[in-house]
Amino acid sequence: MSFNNSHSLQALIFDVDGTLADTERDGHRVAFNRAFQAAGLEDVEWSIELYSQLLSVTGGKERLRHYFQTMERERKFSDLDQTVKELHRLKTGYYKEIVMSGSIALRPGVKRLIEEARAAQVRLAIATTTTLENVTTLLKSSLDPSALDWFEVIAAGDMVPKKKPAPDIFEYALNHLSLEPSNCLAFEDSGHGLTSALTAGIPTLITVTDYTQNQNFTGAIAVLNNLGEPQQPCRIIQGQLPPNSSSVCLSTCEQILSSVAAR
Ligand code: XBP
Ligand code: MG
Repeated sequence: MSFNNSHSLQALIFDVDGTLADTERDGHRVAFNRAFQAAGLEDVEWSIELYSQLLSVTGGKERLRHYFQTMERERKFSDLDQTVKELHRLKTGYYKEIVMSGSIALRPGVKRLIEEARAAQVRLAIATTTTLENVTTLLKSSLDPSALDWFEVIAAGDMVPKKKPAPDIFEYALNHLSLEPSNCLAFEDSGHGLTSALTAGIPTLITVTDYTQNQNFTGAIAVLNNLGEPQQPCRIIQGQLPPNSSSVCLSTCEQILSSVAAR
């Protein structure tokens, strides 16, 4: 009989883009640009700076629609929805090629923490805005060919009606795990992701990227540069970790939940 201590750590729930791997600048952005070229929109190019603004819109299809409706108003499409759908299909293909090329590495500490969780039978889930096939390709290419079996729930993209910062995707993961938010810890990289996880009631750790480092992370347990490795301690940017934590390991996560419960 499993004793369900109301404060015990039962599951880790990971965001994908920016959290498992730093995918946006050299992955998704490059894939969008290749799709524009392939679709004959040679004069459309999302620079690193422009993409930083566009990331305020979550979801690739929503981002495309926002761009053409606000920054390319003079460009007329007979059917914008169909154009967005086709561009996003092309983009997803290019993104998967980039991931399968091995050029997108997992961030420090991610594989280590996931393997610690597996060894301790702590359950694993994904809650992401990105398209499901992008997630499965990244997990198989960058984590392990059998990694899809490691995650009880892969909640992704259009599985829910509202994308982050709405809580839908984290609530979807909680429902499929049949767990209380207080028994889980979420890992995110962005303000939108933090809002989504906190609205779902899940204590959340942030590991920032170049794109998200200046965003508002009020309410996070702590904001870190990454999860750290034994030889590469993480740096605390905001908040705090349990005493003597130089990286985020499973015991760190358990202590965090206990301290949250004790508040
Ligand atoms: C990040 C997103 C996604 C990606 C692009 O997702 O907002 O839209 O930028 O992927 P998260 P798609 O941080 O929640 O993992 O084009 O497949 O949407
Ligand atoms: Mg993210």
